[in-house]
Amino acid sequence: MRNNKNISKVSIIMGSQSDYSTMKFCEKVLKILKISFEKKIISAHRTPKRMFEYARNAEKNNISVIIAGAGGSAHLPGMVAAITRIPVIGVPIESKRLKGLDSLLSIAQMPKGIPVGTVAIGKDGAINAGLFAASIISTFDKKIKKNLENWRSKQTKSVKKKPK
Ligand code: RP5
Repeated sequence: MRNNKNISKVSIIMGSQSDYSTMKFCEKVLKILKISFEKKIISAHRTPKRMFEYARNAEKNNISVIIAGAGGSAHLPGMVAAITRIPVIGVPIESKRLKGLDSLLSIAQMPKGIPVGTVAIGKDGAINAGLFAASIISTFDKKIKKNLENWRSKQTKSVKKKPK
């Protein structure tokens, strides 16, 4: 894990402990790609002050990309994006009653002016959020570019030509 102060990092935040069973897949990807990261529980409605302080200091804390997991009315990614200019990728968490459709629409349907990148609901989205963050970082970090290229090349090689 690269942890030098001058090296940019990804910040994984989530609205609740209950989101971690999904967000841990994002963490796994970042570990494989050797991207430095932090993880925090920050709720837009339960800990609004914590959210504001976090977003206000994100740039100063050398964060390059924020990945925010949230479920239900899922306003965390949009609120954080409104406070910082750092790119925010929202992961819609699968909710109990609406299977994450509520989370997906809340995150994807940001009105113009404050964008939030949105990925798929649940585990696939968490994995892609990690890969998406890596893509962003690869535009200015050669080591991460190499790691991501290697990862993608391995993925391609792992696809068999014929089904068994
Ligand atoms: C949201 O409410 C969280 O992101 C979570 O997905 C959802 C439910 O939270 P818990 O009631 O499980 O803490 O804020």
